[in-house]
Amino acid sequence: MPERKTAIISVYDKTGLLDLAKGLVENNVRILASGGTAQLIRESGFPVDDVSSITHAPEMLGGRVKTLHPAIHGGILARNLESDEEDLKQQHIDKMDFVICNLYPFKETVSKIGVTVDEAVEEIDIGGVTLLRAAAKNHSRVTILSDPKDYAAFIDELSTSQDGEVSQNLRNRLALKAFEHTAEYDACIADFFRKQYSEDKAQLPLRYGANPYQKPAQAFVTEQEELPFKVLCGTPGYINLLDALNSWPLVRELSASLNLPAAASFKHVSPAGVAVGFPLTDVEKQVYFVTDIENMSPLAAAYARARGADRMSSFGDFIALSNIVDVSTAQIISREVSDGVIAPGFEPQALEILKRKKNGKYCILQIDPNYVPKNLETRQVYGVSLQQRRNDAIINQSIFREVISQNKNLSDQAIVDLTVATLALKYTQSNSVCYAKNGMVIGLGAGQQSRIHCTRLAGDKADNWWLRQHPKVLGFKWAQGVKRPSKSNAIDLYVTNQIPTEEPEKSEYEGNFEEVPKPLTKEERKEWLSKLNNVSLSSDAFFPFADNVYRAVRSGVKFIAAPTGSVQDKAVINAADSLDVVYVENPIRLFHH
Ligand code: 93A
Repeated sequence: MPERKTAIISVYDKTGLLDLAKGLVENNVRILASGGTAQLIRESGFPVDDVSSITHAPEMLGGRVKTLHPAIHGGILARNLESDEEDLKQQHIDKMDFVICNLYPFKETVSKIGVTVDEAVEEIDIGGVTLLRAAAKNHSRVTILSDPKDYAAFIDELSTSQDGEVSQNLRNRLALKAFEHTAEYDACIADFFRKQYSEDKAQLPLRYGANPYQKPAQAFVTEQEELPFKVLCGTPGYINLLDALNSWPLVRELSASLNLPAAASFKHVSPAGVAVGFPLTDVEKQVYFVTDIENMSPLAAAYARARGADRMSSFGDFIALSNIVDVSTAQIISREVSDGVIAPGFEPQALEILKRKKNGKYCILQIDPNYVPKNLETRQVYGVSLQQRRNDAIINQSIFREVISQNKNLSDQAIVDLTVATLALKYTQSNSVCYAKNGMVIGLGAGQQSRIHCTRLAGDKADNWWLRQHPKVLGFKWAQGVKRPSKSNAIDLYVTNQIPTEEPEKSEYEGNFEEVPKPLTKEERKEWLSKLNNVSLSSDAFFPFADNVYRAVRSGVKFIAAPTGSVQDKAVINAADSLDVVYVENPIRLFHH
């Protein structure tokens, strides 16, 4: 006859309790239970002992102390060790074999509108969590049931077992469930108090998520007292933060790799432009709409380039700047349509300028430049958590060592441009291909499922960037009062050869000009595009076919960095060799999602 087993039951949710009690009694298990649980079992006619019968202490503090007692926890935590047995004997404590417990409904309570801290506090279960944790810790001997759904399977196993035990396998599974349960319970408590005590510090409420109906929404950090950024102005939205937290590490790493100020202009979590602060030529100033900015700092030059690369895509951008924002940079930002900026600091006058934007609603974030994120990052998609090591790959000139083409002549400028292009890809939605020149992105193809489509898209953008510098475009005679975005749109129609021919679009287009410019002829385009040269290109993964090389070269590409590993590697390198392209193996694949 096996020794009589003992179960302790303390449940808030009493679903299935009586069937469980019946099953335990039928299997000759002694039942101990806390106040309300014991009462229900007793009223139903099953034998049950009160917890107080072994603790010799009444429930106290209005129920705050029910099961918290060495007679209970000694009985649960004792191992089958001689020394543990001896301790129990001395204290007259019996071993517990089965623990059945579920917790006060904290989550349900705090989800009620207008709940007070006092009400929430009373729903923080202490004794129950201790029961769950103690039993789960000692699951090599003790069974922990934390979910009424598991009662039936447990009773089934118990009824069919020879020795009044359930299998270790079931105990393991139930222990894991209990650990998950207490972890989730604690996360819920921390979430509640973070919102109460750390709003705008560790927690930032957001109006909504990706779309207005995606409520509630918030940003928060755990295990640290403050978010790594401060909101100096405006109210950042969910996508603003996605942009900010992708663009900041990009400019930080770019600036560190090239020892130059860096800027990025993001839209929908991919860069529209990225650049380092090389001074601008007069033509560049005109193309990027910054001829009137005086004393342009290197940071301002970086942003002028980042914003100027693809003005259409940068409309309403989120900006990242690697250095303290000065007045000339703020002046450029102040007249562009933009959603927000993240930077490590702002000169007072620059901050004043930016705070005036969007009627005082411009989003200004100050990032802690010394912040280092956790090494493991986790997110949930469709209820499933995905976890990975953060992409901490360092992109600098040292990765461009393996020149695998015949032409080995990798210039210093090409190394700078490849660094810019490759770092841009590290923070661009994949697939991605990036063209760069003069320390700036000039064409970026993001988020295409086909690589050649990235190469074409980015190549077309690079062509447009170059065509925008055509003397005919520089000589445009604008009508009075045409705004900057309208100019950008008209230039885009012009250089992409999509000048409207039908009304009402035709008149709208022509209304931009004092003198409507003659289209570029085929020959003019060809001739101008043939002058685009020494462009660098980086790809976030290998080229599956040689067509990418052929397309890239048509937009002036001379230097390519890409991972290898395609079955077509040979054909791809042959294509590069046939066109005298310098091809560098990038050992780091850079998918980003
Ligand atoms: O307030 S408590 O944290 N203090 C305790 O010592 C304690 N022991 C069990 N709450 C405690 N419990 C919880 O009481 C259990 O987690 C369960 O949810 C509830 C069952 O109470 P009753 O048996 O009186 O209905």
